[in-house]
Amino acid sequence: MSPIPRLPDGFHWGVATSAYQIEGAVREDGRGTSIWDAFVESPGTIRDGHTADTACDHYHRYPEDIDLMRRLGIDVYRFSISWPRILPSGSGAVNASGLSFYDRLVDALLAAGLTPMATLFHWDLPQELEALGGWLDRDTAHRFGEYAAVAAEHLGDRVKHWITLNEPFEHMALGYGLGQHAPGRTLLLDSLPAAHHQLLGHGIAAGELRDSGAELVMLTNSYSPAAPASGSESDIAAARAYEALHRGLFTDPVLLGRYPDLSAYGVDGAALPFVQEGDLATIATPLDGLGVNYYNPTRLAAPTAESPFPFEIVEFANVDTTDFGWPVMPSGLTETLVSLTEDYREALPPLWITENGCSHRIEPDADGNFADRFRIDYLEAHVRALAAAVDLGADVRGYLVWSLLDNFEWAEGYHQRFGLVHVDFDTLERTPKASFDWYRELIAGQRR
Ligand code: IFM
Repeated sequence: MSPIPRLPDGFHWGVATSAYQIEGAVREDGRGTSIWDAFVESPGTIRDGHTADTACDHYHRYPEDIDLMRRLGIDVYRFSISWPRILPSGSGAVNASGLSFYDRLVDALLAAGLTPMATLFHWDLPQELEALGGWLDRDTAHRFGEYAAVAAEHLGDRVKHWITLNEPFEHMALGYGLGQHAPGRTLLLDSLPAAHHQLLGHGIAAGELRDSGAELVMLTNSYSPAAPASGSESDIAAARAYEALHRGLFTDPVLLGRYPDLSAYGVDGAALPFVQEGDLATIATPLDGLGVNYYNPTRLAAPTAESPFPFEIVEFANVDTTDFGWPVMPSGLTETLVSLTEDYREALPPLWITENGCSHRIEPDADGNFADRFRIDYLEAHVRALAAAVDLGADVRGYLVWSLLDNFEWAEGYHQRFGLVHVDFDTLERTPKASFDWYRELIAGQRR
């Protein structure tokens, strides 16, 4: 096979994680309760009743994990800050011990020559705010702004790269619409206020970060090109409707200052009742980058009579899938990056792939090695797809693999393994997989 094309000079390589999925120590040093701590305790929410009480114990083992990153040769590490570790009630009293964990983490990253990229919200809302309505309540956007100001004031001298929210679509849809994630609400389309209030919180937080001297402020969305199941008008309409909700709802307000056409949902996107004067201007606060999480495209067909949505998600035929059952289709990454570039034009800031990876479980061979060829093939194909998009004019500045470590995969518990590094969840021993060595060599080769 031809060598992987060289990405432009100055291209960044990294890995991504999130607080709740790796930290553990959920009851230590004054951390407050998050919606996920509450959710995992409800019977039947998480496969096999797994919890993230210990997760990868990164809270105590972060020096070892930073050493792994150093060996990998990455230059950017994307992590998230746990809001309830810093503001246990979500607002008001600041927990100095929580802040000092992130001080230690950031200082150790900088000492290892790594650039910290901090995400403020990766789904672990303080439970006390959920009790007040969570993201359905407008006030949560202002509490998020407060939290952003505390984090920026304390860490902003050393952390210059920030992401406000991770995947607000998934948080709205899985958490408030379908009840598969915390906080476990099943409001279907009545979850829309959770989109607006997250976006408003994003805009307020972006302003706070900017004021504190941040150099790179981004929002991260997941993107999944919508493929109609056939050329029929109804399947094409279903794909358009999905795209309006999944891409438009979380990109148009941020980059264009307006909501997309949501008429397929019986909603007037230009007159949403919870949008107040000035909100869209706040949401459209200029950004320095847009984070793109890419895993796979989505195939859509016309809805069945029972569907609450104007689309039905259907499987792709004859396509390899990951352990999660997600189709492996790297061309969707090229399509995502090129279509964002063409559709948003001058409104589009530089792009960063803030997550890409696959769940794949593998047992050690006789020598104790994890020969995860499937992951290597997946990552290699996606790096090629990214390079193809750059050739076609997409301005992409970095690529971060999800994830450094096998970790707590939300409702799937520890069943889905996304790590370049295997974690034994009994002993917490870390063992780099073959994909770790592959990624190290890729990065070294790109820098030569
Ligand atoms: O583990 C998640 C992450 O928290 C958000 N993006 C998708 C990943 C894989 O499901």
